[in-house]
Amino acid sequence: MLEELGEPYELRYVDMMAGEHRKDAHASRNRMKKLPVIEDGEVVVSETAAIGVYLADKYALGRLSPALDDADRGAFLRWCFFSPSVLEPGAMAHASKWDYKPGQAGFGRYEDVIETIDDALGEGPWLLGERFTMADCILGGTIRWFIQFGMIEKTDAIVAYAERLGGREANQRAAAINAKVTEERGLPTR
Ligand SMILES: N[C@@H](CCC(=O)N[C@@H](CS)C(=O)NCC(=O)O)C(=O)O
Repeated sequence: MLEELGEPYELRYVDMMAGEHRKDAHASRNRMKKLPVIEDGEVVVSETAAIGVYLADKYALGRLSPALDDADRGAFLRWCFFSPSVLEPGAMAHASKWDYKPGQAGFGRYEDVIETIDDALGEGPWLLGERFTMADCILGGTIRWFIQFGMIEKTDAIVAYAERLGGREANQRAAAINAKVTEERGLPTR
């Protein structure tokens, strides 16, 4: 997200292997003790989708997020929130074989979730067609993560989308930063 944004930023490393995210310094920013969290001056934002929309609206309105009166705004928001409210719980329910009634869960049937994403990516190259937005960082990031862990169907459209995302210059810069930190700190690669 931050590499796509192009604004200066500083990364702070939180050593999850050592349980640092459960200590007060981080827990006071997010009681769920989850990462990521951003600090922008006095503003603290947790929840990946919220971070993405916050950054895009504040620093790249009209580029990474459609303006408030832009007809693409609805689809943009829909895809930003599809990730935490539909794909993530739906894939978790499916992978963990949760016993649930689709009519009682906000994400419905897993098969419908996958078909919805697959259909949306049919035209491509991005969720909003030719227009790359922060929604691709948010939902696309989850898709790439889930592919790594075998938590999503590898349809042709989903795999091709993940590859397109991985090929973006910003993504490659971020991957290089991650690789450097991983090496410097002797972290496991998976
Ligand atoms: N709802 C959060 C979830 C983020 C999340 O799952 N973070 C994981 C790492 S990818 C985490 O912080 N795990 C630490 C733990 O639960 O101990 C978001 O959307 O950002």
